[in-house]
Amino acid sequence: NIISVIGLGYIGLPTAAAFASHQKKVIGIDINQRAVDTINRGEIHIVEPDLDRVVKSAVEGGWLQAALKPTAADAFLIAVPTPFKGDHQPDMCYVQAAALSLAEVLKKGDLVILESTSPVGATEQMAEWLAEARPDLTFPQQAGEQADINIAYCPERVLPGQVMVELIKNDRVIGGMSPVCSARASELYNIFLEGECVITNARTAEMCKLTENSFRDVNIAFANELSLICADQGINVWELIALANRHPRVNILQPGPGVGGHCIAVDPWFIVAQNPTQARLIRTAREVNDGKPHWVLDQVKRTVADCLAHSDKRASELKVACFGLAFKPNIDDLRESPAMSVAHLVADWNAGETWVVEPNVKSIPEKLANEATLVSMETALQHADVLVMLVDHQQFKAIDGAQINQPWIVDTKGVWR
Ligand code: SAJ
Repeated sequence: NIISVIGLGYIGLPTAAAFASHQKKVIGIDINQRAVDTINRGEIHIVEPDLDRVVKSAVEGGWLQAALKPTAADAFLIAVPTPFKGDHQPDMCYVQAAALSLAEVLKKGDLVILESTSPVGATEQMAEWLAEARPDLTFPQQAGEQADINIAYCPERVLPGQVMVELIKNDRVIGGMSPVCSARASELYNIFLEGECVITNARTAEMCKLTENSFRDVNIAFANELSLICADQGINVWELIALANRHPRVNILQPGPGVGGHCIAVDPWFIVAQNPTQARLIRTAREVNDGKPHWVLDQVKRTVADCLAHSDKRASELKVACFGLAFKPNIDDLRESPAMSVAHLVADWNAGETWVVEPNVKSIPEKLANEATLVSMETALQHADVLVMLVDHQQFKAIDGAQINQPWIVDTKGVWR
């Protein structure tokens, strides 16, 4: 039996490698020639602990192979990006392209699974695209249990940085378009899954994925809103949350410069787009979290003003250092990062020099490099006038308070309280 995984990114490649490491023949499909070539050399094009080792042995063992276009297989898994368009509407163009490309090689008895985070109804829509492309086959929406092709929605829920563990250990929601579809999908994941397959229908599974990330977004928004309130009230929000969390039924998350990444800052908008009237809390949470970088800039402006009032330097002589650019601690991923947003806002506003410190990268994106300078942690600690803590990387947490001479600090992570 051949498994075809379409989209070899942060989810597809680990999933392909997990099947291959259980001696299943896997063909990975990606439109990016560089990714295909890299994988076929037994190497990886993304950063994820342990993934390099698993891919290398899967490719060397002949179990995993990458290609640009789908060929015949028995099961197809789609794990392509589902971004939103400018107006926060989900953009399903990559799922559609994947469905149409695999439709050409689909045969009776095949299983098609959508893993990409998608709006409710996306699996039914995908099944329609497949049915239109292949009128010679029957699909669950027409033929139910008797369909030639089985289709399910099975969302991923792995945490970047811990993908190889969570992929295997986490329980998995299986949303088949019919009970047979769910059974077939469960059987497939059970090849590597140690967690449980929990069966539901496709629409509930789609909503479940969106719900998980919206739950986290709303809870982080609560912490971020508290941080604004506490700043006005002269209360240390970190101490407050630690105290409140001593209550047996309270568990508040941590505030920060905003919410980033490719999931939590995106997925709640899928719910809002489909339910604009009802999804009031979810929309507001998104707005609270998206507004946080601007609030941090206001804090930086105030701190710079205080600094200037206490020194004989001019604004143009001041050096403001931003600590951290990644979207969360101890990773090198700068995409969709609120820390990057703050660094840009500070650099655009600042009359003096803007420095950035990011121990996990060797260079910064060109746009930021035009307005800010990447410096070492030591340089920033010794020579910057104002410090802005944005990401609680382990290196920053390890800084001894005695090394920090500047009283002018904006600490969005409560690391240097
Ligand atoms: N963050 C805070 N405060 C917190 C926790 C996180 O500000 O207390 C921020 C982080 O700094 C980051 C953002 O939230 O900017 C998201 O980070 P994260 O670690 O919460 O989540 P992701 O985006 O890396 O992964 C999430 C996970 N979802 C949940 O925990 C519900 C993961 O399990 C999903 O598989 C993933 O989204 C996904 O692909 O959907």
